[in-house]
Amino acid sequence: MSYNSQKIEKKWQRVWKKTGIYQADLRRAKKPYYNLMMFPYPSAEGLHVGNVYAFTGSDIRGRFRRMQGYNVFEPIGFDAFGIHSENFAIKKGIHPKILIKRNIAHFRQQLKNLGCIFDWKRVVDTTNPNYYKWTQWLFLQLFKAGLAYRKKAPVDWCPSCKTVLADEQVIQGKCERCDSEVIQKDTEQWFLKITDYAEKLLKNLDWIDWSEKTKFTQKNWIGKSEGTEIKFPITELLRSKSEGEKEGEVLFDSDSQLPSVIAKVEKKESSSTSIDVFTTRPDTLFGCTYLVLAPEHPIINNLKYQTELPAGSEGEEENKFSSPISNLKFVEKYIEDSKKKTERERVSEVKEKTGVELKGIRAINPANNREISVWVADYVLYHYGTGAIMAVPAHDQRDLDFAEKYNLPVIEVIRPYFQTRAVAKSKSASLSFPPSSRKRDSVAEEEDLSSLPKKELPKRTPLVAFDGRLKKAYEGEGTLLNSGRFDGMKSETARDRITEWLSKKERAKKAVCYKLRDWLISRQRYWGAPIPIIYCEKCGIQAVPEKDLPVLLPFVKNFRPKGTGVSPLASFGKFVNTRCPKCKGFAKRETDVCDTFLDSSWYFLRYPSTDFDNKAFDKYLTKKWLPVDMYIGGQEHAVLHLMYSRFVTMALSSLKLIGFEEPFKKFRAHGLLTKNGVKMSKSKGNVVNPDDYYKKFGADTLRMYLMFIGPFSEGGDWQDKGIIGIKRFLDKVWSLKEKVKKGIQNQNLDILTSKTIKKVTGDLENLQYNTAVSALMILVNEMSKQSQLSIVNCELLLKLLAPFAPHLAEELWQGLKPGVRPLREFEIKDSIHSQPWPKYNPKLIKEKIIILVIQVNGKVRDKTEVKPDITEKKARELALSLEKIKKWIGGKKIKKTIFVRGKLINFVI
Ligand code: ANZ
Ligand code: ZN
Repeated sequence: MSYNSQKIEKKWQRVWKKTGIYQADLRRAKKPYYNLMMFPYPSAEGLHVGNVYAFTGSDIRGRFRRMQGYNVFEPIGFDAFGIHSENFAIKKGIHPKILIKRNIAHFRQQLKNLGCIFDWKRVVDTTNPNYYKWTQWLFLQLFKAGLAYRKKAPVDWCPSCKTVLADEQVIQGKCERCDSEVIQKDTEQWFLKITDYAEKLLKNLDWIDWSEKTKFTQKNWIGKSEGTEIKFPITELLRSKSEGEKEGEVLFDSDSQLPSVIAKVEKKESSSTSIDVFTTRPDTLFGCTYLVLAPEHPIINNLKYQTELPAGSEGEEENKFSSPISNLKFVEKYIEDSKKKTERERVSEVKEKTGVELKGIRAINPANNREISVWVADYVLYHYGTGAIMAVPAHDQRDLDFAEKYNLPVIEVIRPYFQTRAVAKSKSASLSFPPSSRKRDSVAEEEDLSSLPKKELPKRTPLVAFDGRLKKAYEGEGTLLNSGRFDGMKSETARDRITEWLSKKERAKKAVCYKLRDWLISRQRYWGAPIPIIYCEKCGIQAVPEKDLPVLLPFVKNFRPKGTGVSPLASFGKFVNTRCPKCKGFAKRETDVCDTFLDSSWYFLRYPSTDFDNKAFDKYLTKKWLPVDMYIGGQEHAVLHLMYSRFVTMALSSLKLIGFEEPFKKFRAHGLLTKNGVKMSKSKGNVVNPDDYYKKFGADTLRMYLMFIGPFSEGGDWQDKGIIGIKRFLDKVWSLKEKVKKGIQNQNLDILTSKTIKKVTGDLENLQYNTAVSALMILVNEMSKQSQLSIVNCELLLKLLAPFAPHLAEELWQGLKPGVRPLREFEIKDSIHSQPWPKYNPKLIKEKIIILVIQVNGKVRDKTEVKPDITEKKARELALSLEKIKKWIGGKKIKKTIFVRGKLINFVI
């Protein structure tokens, strides 16, 4: 028998709304439970079935906790600023202010249809000035604490969105929003100092209860590396002079054939110039045969300085600067070219490495005092470590590829342990290098460079030339060779020893590096909260006074990004021109807007405090409701929103504005939905629109089907056949009401009912919704086989069903009550959703257990409780995991195992 889902669902949504059943009493709640789901951005296409999936999973959690007696607060809102909304507005030619209003209205309706326990009185819309006022306030708190700063830096620029992007918004070299290849651009931008919290962000992962995969992703993103920073002095400045090069002499660079001027080299103190590298393998230092700088490395510019121009050459660009780098033009061309590459291209394993030597300067390897060449190559990244590396081609594949290409020397300094013995036996044996090409260096290990007169640098034997036979770098551990006094030492030990040795000479220090970079938050776009900063020629960068917030986003008709590198707001004089808050003189506003991820980095703090206009969040309510008890959302936000929220919470905690440093006690990532095995996407035209299914089957069926599709943490595949199956199942539940009789007892169902309660309760606790639905199906099948059903049994079923199919459960529940009150007198306490969660009878489902005796060589050494039907394999695994048994076996080989089912297991050793 089919039921009318449309009628029932509309009816109960109306009744629930009227009674305000799902509005939490935030002040008086005794057992607060903050149940949060990631708020959607209201796209024009409407609610995505992926949203519905996440929201249903979260809502079931909220309803479950509610029936367990918690005061559940389950808010919803709209993350409505940002490039995505704006790009859509551009495409449709509708102003985002108008478009977003429309979209939010549509979303509200769709969300209401889903029947969640949302608290509609406390909705957050990030584009509402009473919200973004506080986003701006947050920015100012960070700014005043020194956690927001402006810097010129090479940043990722999306040529299609015409704005800069945060590191996290570049996915494999492409813009997260529009998929265009990202390029590098040098611009002034606002950053938030998330790196100040790198260690805490990492440390706290040890104890927060989050999905393992999310924690793993964050850990990798933070990317902590412990290693050594080593100083390589630069020498060539002096030597070039000593070699008699005259000031102003024009040299021809062999690579570029461009003349460059060498002048006044003595102006720079060569002794004060050195290059720091970061390495995790200081044990390989003796094998370092050249240095490589990232193209953005500042030393190239620092070595460049203004010369007094000879008369008549004024305005000629190439003569303005001079540098000890004799092929500067060529180098600068390389640097320019590398800017056009994406970071992905730069670090790609397969792409051929490119670079140029900095002719005219050299560095000294502090381990053996050898002069080595210095290169610029884009496989070294500016943002990591010190932006410079010591290249050890024998033990780093990237370096070897590079050395091979440019014919640079290779010195083996680590010999794998398994080969070491062979070497000891026959000294001449050399496995990775042809013996003929190997010469030991004379290592001047005790020499202290700084005490040596610069001109008398010891003459070096030429480095071993690579003859093309070493194809693969050995990157593992082993014994040191060609490393002076460290020869024969294990590489693991040598890392510390070499660091200590150089530390004494102040040539090295231990260092920790993080891959995490500061968060770039300025966007040269229109659709965002303006960054509340004023530039005054006299007073410099000024914060907008808090009393002047919000800095309203004006209605700018032409909101399209111009691609000029500035926001469209910049051409809106009324917005730009203002007064300096300090000197009251004429000043200009910052015209960049905040990244949307700043809006969403704190929205969970706002929900309980939406009633307040005079503060971002209320102290009392924040203390009472936060941190969030359960947060459910997508894994794709692992290094974006989830990282930013943690950072903002930590910063607010340091500023004593809140009393906790982690925003979400529990976080669970849900899986992804596919359709017939392929990812849903608009371009494939296979996106499921929930509206069609609300109409055809009802929200309850949709909810339940989505939860049945697969494990919630893994997602699953949408198939129309499947949803029909669930509709039939709910029809079957509907039909049960015909069988309910007063005074009936179904003792034969009691055991199964109790088992089902236990199963569903456990599954709901662990978000294993699909198996909970299966258990309900089994119970319903049994119930429909009965000719008559007791009220008690039906009540229990409906309570278990309530979180999944809230409308149907409510309707049937009301039908079970004899003499139900008319709807207009309906009270909150009458609702099935106000009933306590059912308890099972443990006596009915007690599983039998027996004692398994465990023997070693026939002597009883331990006992353990097991199920009577335990298999030999399981019993063996279990017994061998027990500490006592491990001790008795003591790692010896088990010769034989004797297993007597239900009694004992004996190991013969
Ligand atoms: C010498 C060396 C020898 C290295 C060797 C490795 C193997 P993780 O573990 O990721 O921290 N490196 C340092 N800074 C870099 C940069 N800005 N761009 C590209 N590569 C950089 O990696 C640390 C290692 O990555 C460092 O240790 C350095 O190469 C390289 F046999 O130094 B190593
Ligand atoms: Zn001023």
